[in-house]
Amino acid sequence: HVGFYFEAIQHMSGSCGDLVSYKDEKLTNFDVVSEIKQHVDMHGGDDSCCALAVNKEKFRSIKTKDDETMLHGLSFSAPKIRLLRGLTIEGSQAMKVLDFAAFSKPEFDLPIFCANFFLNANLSIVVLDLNPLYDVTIQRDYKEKYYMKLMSLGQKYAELLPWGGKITSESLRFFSPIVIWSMLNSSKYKHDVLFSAFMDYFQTWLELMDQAVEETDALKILGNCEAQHKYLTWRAEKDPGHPILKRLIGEKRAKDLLRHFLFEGVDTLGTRTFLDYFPEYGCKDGSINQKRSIIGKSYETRPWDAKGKFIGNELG
Ligand code: BLA
Repeated sequence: HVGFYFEAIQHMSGSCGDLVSYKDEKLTNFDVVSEIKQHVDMHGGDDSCCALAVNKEKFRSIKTKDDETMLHGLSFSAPKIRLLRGLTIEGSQAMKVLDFAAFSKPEFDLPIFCANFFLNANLSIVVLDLNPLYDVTIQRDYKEKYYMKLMSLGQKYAELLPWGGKITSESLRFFSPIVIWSMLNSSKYKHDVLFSAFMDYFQTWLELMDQAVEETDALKILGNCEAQHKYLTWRAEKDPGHPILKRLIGEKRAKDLLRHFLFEGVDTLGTRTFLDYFPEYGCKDGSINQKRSIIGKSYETRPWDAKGKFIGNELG
């Protein structure tokens, strides 16, 4: 499977222009769709092949209010993957975005693949990670299981894509010891490095996925389901991209995109609400505090050492 997913994603990220260009190919999401259809036709009925479901038409290309910028969304599912989706925003020279994520089915406790690149003329904001399903500062066994053998991958880009500075403590909880969190001056060279990191991390996630063994313990499956739901609930409410999405396509369509495409599962994988998970955001009148962070920013430098030990100081 791995080779095929990899190819699909290369094309998908290729559609984000020079943000993550691939061999100068500029394929559109429609090319990807037809390619995947061909692949499925070729292997139709064979269980060992990934069964892909392409998402609803309405998210495939969305025109924005400024008539210049386009949003393109694509999503798939496969035997071990609940949702693999990517959103690209491009058009105006001023801004390019790739928001790409992959979630396993709850029978697997795989980390969540997360690539978020926001680029404007001067600045690139980068988050690339295998987001842990369980808080790695608390759940040591989860950290051992997935991250200890990946620490060299985390080190590989530590110099070229350096720590991006203080970050909200709330976000950090969702990051792993190998997270790439960076703010770069936009340049071709940096984007090549970024593309290479993206491929390395995605390849790693695919390998973990291939090796993953299905969980049969109902309680553990429920735990995985809830952990994914908590993550989705967080991002559907507090992701830093929301204000831009609302500005581009309006509040109603942005909400639809968030809940039914980007963080699909937020309304189905669990019943707890944002305030159930994050009661510290509760206002006296029962509404959700609009601030993105309650604790504030911290962690001036990478809060993990080369061995994956947490060395962060909340006050740092
Ligand atoms: C900034 N995006 C950020 C920052 C992070 C992330 C950590 C730095 C600002 C901060 O929060 O301190 C990304 N945060 C994440 C991710 C997780 C998290 C991936 O907690 C996962 C748990 N970003 C997008 C999209 C857009 C976008 C779709 O993904 C635009 C449509 C924009 N991200 C964006 C912008 C900023 C940003 C404009 C800088 C502005 C700001 O800090 O508010």
